[in-house]
Amino acid sequence: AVHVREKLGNGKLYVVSNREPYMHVKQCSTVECVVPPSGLVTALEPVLQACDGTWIAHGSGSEDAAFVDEHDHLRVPPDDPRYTLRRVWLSEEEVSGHYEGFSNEGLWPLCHMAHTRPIFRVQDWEYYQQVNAKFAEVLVEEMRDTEHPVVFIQDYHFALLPRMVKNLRPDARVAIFWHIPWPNAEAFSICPWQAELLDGLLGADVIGFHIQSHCNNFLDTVDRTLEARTDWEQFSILRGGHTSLVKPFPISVAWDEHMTEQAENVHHGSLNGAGLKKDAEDSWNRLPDSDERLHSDLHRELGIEGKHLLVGVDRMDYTKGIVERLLAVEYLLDEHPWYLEKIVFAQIAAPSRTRVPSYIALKAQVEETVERINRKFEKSGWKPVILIERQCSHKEVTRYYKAADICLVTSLHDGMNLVSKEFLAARSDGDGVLILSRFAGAAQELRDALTVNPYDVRQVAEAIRTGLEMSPGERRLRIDRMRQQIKEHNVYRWAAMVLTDVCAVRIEGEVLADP
Ligand code: ADQ
Repeated sequence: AVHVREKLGNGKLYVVSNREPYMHVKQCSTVECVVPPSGLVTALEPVLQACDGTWIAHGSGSEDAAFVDEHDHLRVPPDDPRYTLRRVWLSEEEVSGHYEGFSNEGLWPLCHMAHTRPIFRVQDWEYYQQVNAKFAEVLVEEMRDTEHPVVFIQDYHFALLPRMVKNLRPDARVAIFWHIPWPNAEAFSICPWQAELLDGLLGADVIGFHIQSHCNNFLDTVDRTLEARTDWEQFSILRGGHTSLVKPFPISVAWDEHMTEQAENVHHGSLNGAGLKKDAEDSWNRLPDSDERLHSDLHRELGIEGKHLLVGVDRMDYTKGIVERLLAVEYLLDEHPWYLEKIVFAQIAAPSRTRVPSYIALKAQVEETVERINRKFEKSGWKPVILIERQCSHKEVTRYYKAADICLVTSLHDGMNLVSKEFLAARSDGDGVLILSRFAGAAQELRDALTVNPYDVRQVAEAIRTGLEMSPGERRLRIDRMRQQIKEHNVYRWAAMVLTDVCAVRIEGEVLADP
C-alpha cells in the first residue's frame, strides 16, 4: 500500500464497483453495518486507506441513505475512518435493467461457459448505458478538484465506463479489472452490443484479467470486431491514438504472516540446522492422521463427530458446479458403499442474485438434489449432505475450512475462485486436500491441487476417494507448496501490480512542469 501511495504522487485514487464495501441494513429493530463477503474489499481497502482515496459504489443497503452526508459521502471503515465511500443511488428499474438484466442475465452467462443461455434485452442495454453514464457523472464530480486522478474500475458491470471517463477527463489514468473470464471471440460475438462494449473497455489504459488466456481471448475478440491495431508481443491495443495494455493480474487473498510461521512450526518442529529436513519428514509421517480433526468443535456442533468432512463454499450460482458436486458425492457413495456413514459433505451456499430466474431455478434444483441424496442414503441418524443456505461471516467460513478434510471447488468456469485460496490460507495446520476444477483460473497456479473436470462425475468422485486416502505426508507436501504460492502472490501484491502499471502510463500531452 505504501508503495502504491508513492506511485500515486499527487494523483488521488478512485475505485468504482457495483457492490459497496459497507452496507447499512436493518436487522430486526437495529441497523447493522455489514461487510459483504468479497475478496475485493480485502484487496482494495488497505490501498484506499493508505492513500485516503474514494470508493464509488451503489448504495444498496436498506438504511444506506441515513448514513451519508449531503454529498452522499460516508467516511469508512466506520470504526476507524480512513477513506471516503460515495454512495450512488439507483432506481428499481436501473437495478433490474443494469444489474440483474444486462450484467447478470447477459454478460455473466456470456463470459462463463456454463451453458446457460445469455439473455440480451434492448431495455436492459439501455439501463446498462444509463447506469454507466450515471457513475461517470458521479466520478467526474468527485474528481473535479484532482489533477491526474487514478481510476480503478471493477468488473463487467462497468464496461462502458472507461471510455466515458476518458472522454470527460483525458488526464485521468484509468484501469479496469474484469473479474470473470473472457470467452473466445465467437462466443462473445453473440452479444448484440459487442462493439460498444469493446470500445468502452478500450477507453482504459490498463485492462486486467486473471489469466493469460482471458487476455488472449480479449485481444482476438478486438481483432475480429473493431478497427484497431493489436500487438501480440506487447499485449496492447492501439485505437484512435490511444493505447490500452492488456495484462493478467491473478487475484488472491490476504496473507497473514503469523499463519505461515505457525504452519512452518507444525511442519518442521522447532528444529533447525542439518537435521531439519529429515525430522520434518519424520514428523509428517508420525503425525496422527486426521483423527483429531474428526472431533473438532464444529464436528460436535454439526453432530458429525468421527466423520470425514468435505466442504463447499460458494454463492448459489450455476457456474460453481454445486449440483455436479452433489452428484459426485452420490456417485462415490453408490460405487463405494464403504464410505456410508463415514463422510459428510457440508455445502455453504450464500443466496445470490435471488430475483434472477436462473438463480431461482438453481436454488430449487440444489435443494431437491440434496433431499433426494439424503433420502437415498440416510442411515441411523446419519445424512451425507448438510446444506447451509446463508451468508456466513468470514470467521464462520474459516471454521469450516479448518475442520475439513477436503475442500471441493468444482466451478464449471470461474475467473479465478477465491474459495480455493481462502481454504489454503486458513490451513495453518499445514493439512487438508483441495479438489479444484481445471476450469477455474486458480488451477493455473495451484498445481498441487487434485485437478478435476467438474462435468465428469466419476472423476470428481475418484478425486474425493484419492483425497480421503491420501497419506498425511503427501497432503502436507501438496498444501505446503500451494500455501507458499499464495503467500508470495497475495492480494496486496495484486492491487499493487495493477496500480503500479496504471500509474506508469504516460498521459497524452503530459509534460513535467518547467523547473
Ligand atoms: P465470485 O464468483 O463471487 O467472484 P469467489 O472468487 O469464489 O467467487 O469469491 C466468493 C467470495 O464469497 C469468497 O470470499 C467466499 O468466502 C465468499 N462466500 C461464498 N459463499 C459464502 C457464504 N455462504 N458465506 C460467506 N461468504 C461466502 C468473482 C469471480 C471469481 C473471482 C472473484 C475475484 O467469479 O472468479 O475469483 O470475483 O476476482
